[in-house]
Amino acid sequence: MKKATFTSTETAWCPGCGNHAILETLIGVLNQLETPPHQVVLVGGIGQAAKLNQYVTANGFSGLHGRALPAAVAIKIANDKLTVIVNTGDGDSYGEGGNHFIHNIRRNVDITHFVHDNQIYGLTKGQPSPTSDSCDLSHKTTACNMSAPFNPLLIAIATGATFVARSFSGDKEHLAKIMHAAIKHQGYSLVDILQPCVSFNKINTFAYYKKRVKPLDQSYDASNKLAAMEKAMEFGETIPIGILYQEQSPTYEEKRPELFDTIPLVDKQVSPEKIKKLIQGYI
Ligand SMILES: Cc1ncc(C[n+]2csc(CCOP(=O)(O)OP(=O)(O)O)c2C)c(N)n1
Ligand code: SF4
Repeated sequence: MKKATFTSTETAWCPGCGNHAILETLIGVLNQLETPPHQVVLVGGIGQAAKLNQYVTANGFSGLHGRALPAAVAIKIANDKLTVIVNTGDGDSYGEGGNHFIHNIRRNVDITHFVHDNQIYGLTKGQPSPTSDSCDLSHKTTACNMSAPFNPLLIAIATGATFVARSFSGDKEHLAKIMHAAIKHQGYSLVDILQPCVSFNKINTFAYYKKRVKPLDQSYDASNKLAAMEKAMEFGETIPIGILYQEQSPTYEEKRPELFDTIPLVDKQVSPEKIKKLIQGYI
């Protein structure tokens, strides 16, 4: 049988947008893995980043703005045989979906979360997002935040995430390695991907990141939580990229074996009698 492949369709993104490299890299990584397209589900909320899921030949689900993670978790719990990957923006993940971001980490369901972090709301034309730089007197563009910026990696590590990484869409080789490791990780994995928006963010450009990103040394120990928190706080003249933190901890699926021990929940027979009894309990 011919091996199924992941392909892409024409996109509606601006030429030069950092999303193109993320799309190409993800397709390359998916093609390397053994999983066929019908067993992959790409989930998103709303925004430029979330459009990625519509450009790949795999299953897709577009949720409401900020609601990608609950949908992804539900899909994985219903069918744990699927590879579930979320592609969505920093506004979607950390703004509208901020509460889901924190509580999803605590569940440790085996899903992968790629945040295309352009530090603005791209689709709605450049408003500051939770990760935008703080405003100071020199700022003349919209990509600055009157509130203190949010540090997603520090929050993820502190909340108990078992895989926390950062990559850059201007370095496809690095991105591919991190994406591959994140998909393979058992449990929730977060990759914050620096993704320049060439149309609306004139601060965090490709040149800005190229000057600052620095891959973690070979000697870096990703199992040291305190060191990872310190690394997560480095975001200025140097921005570390790589797997900042990784640990093996029981997944939601391992903690609820009765749901997953034989066949996926979605294939289990439902007894109408049991459902009737359940409903009656609420009346
Ligand atoms: C509840 C809700 N609030 C606001 C909007 C309008 N809206 C649509 S896309 C978007 C910005 C998306 O930004 P982000 O998630 O950072 O993704 P990007 O477009 O930058 O990739 C906003 C505010 C909406 N659709 N729903
Ligand atoms: S507006 Fe920005 S994020 Fe949206 S497609 Fe254009 S460059 Fe990319």
